[in-house]
Amino acid sequence: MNIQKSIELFAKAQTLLPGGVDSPARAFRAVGGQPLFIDRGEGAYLVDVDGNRFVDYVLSFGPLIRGHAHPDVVQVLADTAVKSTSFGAPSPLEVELAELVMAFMPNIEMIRFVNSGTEATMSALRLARAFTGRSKIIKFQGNYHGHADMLLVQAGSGVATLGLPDSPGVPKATVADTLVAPYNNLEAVAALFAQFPGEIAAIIVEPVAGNMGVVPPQPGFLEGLRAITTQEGALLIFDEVMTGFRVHPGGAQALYNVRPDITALGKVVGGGLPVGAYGGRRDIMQLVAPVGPMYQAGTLSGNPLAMAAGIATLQGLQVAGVWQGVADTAVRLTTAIQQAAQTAGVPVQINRVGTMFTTFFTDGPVTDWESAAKSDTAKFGRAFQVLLENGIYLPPSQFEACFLSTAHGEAEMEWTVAAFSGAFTAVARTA
Ligand code: KE4
Repeated sequence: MNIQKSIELFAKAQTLLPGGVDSPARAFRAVGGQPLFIDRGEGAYLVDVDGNRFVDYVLSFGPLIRGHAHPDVVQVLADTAVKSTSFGAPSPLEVELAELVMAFMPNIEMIRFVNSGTEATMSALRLARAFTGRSKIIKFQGNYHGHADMLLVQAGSGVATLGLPDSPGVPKATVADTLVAPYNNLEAVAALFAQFPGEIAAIIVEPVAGNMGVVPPQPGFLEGLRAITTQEGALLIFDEVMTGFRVHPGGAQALYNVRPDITALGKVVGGGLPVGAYGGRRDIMQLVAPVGPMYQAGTLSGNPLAMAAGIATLQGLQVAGVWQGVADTAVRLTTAIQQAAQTAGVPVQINRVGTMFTTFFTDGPVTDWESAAKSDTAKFGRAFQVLLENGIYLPPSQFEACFLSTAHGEAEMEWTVAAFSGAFTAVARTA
């Protein structure tokens, strides 16, 4: 595959941007080779600057559930941009997207839009601390909630991919109140509440983990978190930045019927433009400035372009059968990938929830970070490169999720399964 222009661009980018990228998750450090520079996206496809075409399972790490450059989204952006890109004042579009989100997630009674998932989770935790008057928080090993200082503790995604210890630059005092438990381990959570009675403001959890690869909650896990936070006077925060509109149109809270006190959103809610949000119980959200004293602000929060893209994206999911169609494709695709792996004699564990999945190169179940970390990342890297050579673009890490869109159809699936067969054969040969 000719990637000459990407090579030239990467050489220059590395002199300008740390690692030549604006987010470490894109760096290909865990899979070898170098990042490809992308010229455009078209539906289910990415086309790089050398003209190579790929079926895309990154989809901007989740946002593009209607595929790249969906005509509805492109048109509404054009119609909105001519009326300016940002006002620094409220607009009807914020009201419209707020109502749309609440139609999907009625547990959200009031919402604040911000500009990223990081902002959403950071603000949600400040709000939980303000509401409870407590300081400690519980997160889970392998969960990634963005790069706010207090959350960069045993995180997933790029932190796990790069095998980084908790990031330098985060003062010990900042993470002194961040407690960590193994995912899917209610006993560990109970032990923390017993150790710190009356001190824990909230649990923040990826209700389906996506940042150690896809790891579903074990039966009773989320219900257990709901029970213990209610019993202990702490808040339950669902970080649905990735799972929102992805594991179910109403997110994990609908799929598992567990009501969080606060929900953090991102990715799909902005349709590929920078949007995050946090929302939930009205009595809690009333604490947020200017109504209440908890301060949080943002120059571009709720800007019309981002709101318009989010509205167009969610409206597309409101059409009967659309979301289920993507989920059905995910079932058929992962079943076929599993069969291809068995045929090649390569043990894999595929975890899928709704429209997102991960193919773990391991022979045991993956239920937490410890079991995810047993995956053979060298095999993943080998498979990644063979897939790329054959026109399939996965997230460049074993510890990320693959995403599907409404644009992924039969042709893309057949192409993908054929490429996976080749990748598994190559892995088997080098095993
Ligand atoms: P952003 O600040 O990247 O918009 O969102 C942070 C975030 C919060 N919560 C969850 C559950 C997330 O998955 C994320 C971001 N996800 C990663 C991919 N695993 C973003 C990709 C990247 O860092 O470039």
